[in-house]
Amino acid sequence: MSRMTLTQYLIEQQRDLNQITGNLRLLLEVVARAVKAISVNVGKGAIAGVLGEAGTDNVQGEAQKRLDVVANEILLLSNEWGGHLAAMASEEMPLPYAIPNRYPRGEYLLLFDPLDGSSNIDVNISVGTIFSVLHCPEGIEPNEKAFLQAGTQQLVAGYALYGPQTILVLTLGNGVVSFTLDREFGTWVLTNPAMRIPEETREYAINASNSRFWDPAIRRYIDEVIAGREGPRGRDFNMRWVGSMVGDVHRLLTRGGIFMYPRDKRDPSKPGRLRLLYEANPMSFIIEQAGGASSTGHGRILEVEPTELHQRIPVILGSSREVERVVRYYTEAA
Ligand code: P6P
Repeated sequence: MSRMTLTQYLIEQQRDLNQITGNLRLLLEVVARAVKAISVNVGKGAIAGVLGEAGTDNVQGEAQKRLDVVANEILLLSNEWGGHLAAMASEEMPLPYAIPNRYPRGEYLLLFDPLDGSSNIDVNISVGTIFSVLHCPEGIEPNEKAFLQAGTQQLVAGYALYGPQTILVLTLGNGVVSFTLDREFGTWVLTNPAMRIPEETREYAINASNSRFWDPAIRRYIDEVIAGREGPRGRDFNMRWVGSMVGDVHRLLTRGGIFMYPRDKRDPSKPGRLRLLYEANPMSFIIEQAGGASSTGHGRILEVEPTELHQRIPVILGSSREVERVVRYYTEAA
């Protein structure tokens, strides 16, 4: 029995369900083609000469990897000519990239972290691409201000995971689907038509080396899960930390879990490590569409009103029962 391809899925979402417009379908086909090209570069690594540092820093002051730059370029060049976008914003660019005058401008804004998990690239651990689609407000220049929309305004969110398989996970606002890249034909094949996160979990993901900087609510939650069956939770837990948000999120989407990169006291100017607009918001949209929850500890991430393109945000997301417990601990601590 032949499996459904991404193209057929998107045609049905547009024609039969009226869930997306023709231009949004074009955008998704273009992004899916771009992440195939990124997957090829990631897969070649040293052979393609794309490992190591690029010798430049991004707006976050982080050393860019060659593959960060390559992936960013692939997404820009793939999307600029199609007429579906007004502008693009990326972790790797200080300011938005407005569609050049030589091309028609469209109604959508595309945001992305072109290669999430850069620290893992040179050691051959899974990395990914995260993207989000917003509507460009009418009648304003597609500058930074146009991108400052709450996560509830997202039309589409998705990620690609470059692991043992290359997987594309998407939400159009009506559930979460995943596709696996069939490298032989270069096609995306539907492999999960309805991803759901289990409400309960025994698996948590956090970078425990930061524990001395955490809020009391996080320390309480982690102390309890480490105490296991002898502690207040009365059962043992397991820990995983990939170092690529895409890898951790895909695991918890697949078998449950809670992922936390909370606010910590290391640098009060940085309320967390992860960026709101092109990491936390797209992942939160996907997680909520799969029946999970996503919070700053004090409120829904998707309801945060952005003030800056590259602002950071604390992230606690995954199996709803565990996220609710952490939020309760924040409330009790207050
Ligand atoms: P740490 C990767 O750089 C990233 O932005 C996320 O993908 C990942 O979850 C996190 O940072 C890892 O941070 O502090 O453990 O290196």
